[in-house]
Amino acid sequence: MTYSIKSAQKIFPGTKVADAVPATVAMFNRLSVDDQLAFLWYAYTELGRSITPAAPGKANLQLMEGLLNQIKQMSHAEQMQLMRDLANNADTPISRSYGYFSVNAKLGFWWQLGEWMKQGLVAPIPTGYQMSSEVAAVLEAVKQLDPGQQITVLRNTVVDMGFTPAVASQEQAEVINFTFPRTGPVSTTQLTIEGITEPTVLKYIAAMNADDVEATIALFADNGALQPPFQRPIVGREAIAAYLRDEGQGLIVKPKQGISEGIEDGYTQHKITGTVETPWFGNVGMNVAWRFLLDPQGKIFFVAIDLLASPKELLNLTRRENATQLR
Ligand code: 45D
Repeated sequence: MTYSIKSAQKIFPGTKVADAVPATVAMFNRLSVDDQLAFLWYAYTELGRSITPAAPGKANLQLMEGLLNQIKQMSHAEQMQLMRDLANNADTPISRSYGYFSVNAKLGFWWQLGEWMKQGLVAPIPTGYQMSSEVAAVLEAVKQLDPGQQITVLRNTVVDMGFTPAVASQEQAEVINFTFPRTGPVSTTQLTIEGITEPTVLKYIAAMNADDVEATIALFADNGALQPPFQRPIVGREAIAAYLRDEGQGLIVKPKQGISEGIEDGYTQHKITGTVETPWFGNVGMNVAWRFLLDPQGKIFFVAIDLLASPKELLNLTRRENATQLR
């Protein structure tokens, strides 16, 4: 048999992903715009007591200095409108600029506004704001999640804001990319993952930890695909490289254990579990699985990165046979 991306997505079917994340984001999306902003403020400040994002670095914020200063000089009413427009995906000049930001630039933009809200330089939540029962319900749902899932909810709500025109126009396309310089040296000790000897998998992890995008994409087959958590697969080396330059940077990847097995026609499948840390929240280990399908040449035909439902899932390295029996 030959594999398609569709069939590859089904490898290791027993893997339980954090469905509570999209469910909570869907609850968020049903809130009114003012409730969305209030929710984010409460979630960010309340969760912030245990998980605080790192400052994105002056050099990165300088890339959007013009825009940020413009916002700082606005009246509180104008700032409030601007935040509503972003949350509403309204078509305004600032909403359009934001739409072209990289994911990390979007997060950095809000990080700065959040700091300024704390200092009173940007409109805070209006005094006398009464939290609606809907906001309270979404906050309660977020509190039930583990920290890795909580920061993913925050991230996914921010990423969906702003306005992206269906057809990109040249003049607007000022893409702002963030860089996260590594704070420590890259470990040179031989990487070991319990249960895994496949060189492609070991090279993939080493390349990710070195921010070596060229080395990472060289491991993929021509039409290989990478599927990030809760997203559709990204297909082809060029698209994967662009994605990794934006969102794969500065990650600390800590695989712990895995399982490998041959399937048909020389293809092999490998499931590895462990944790990933984002430079935004160095103290939060997100529980993830990588599900690899390698072609007979040992190239990556497909890899899915899943955010796991619970830490228990780290030990779920069920083989195909067992998974079939369980269904
Ligand atoms: O509206 O192997 C205010 C891949 C109020 C690559 C606010 C990967 C008003 C391949 C508070 C100001 C990348 C897939 C807003 C691996 C308001 C690979 C501000 C996985 C919005 C392993 C809110 C990587 C703010 C993973 C400031 C899983 C919110 C990476 C800030 C995951 C939120 C990274 C931040 C995650 C969230 C990062 C900074 C989940 C960052 C989350």
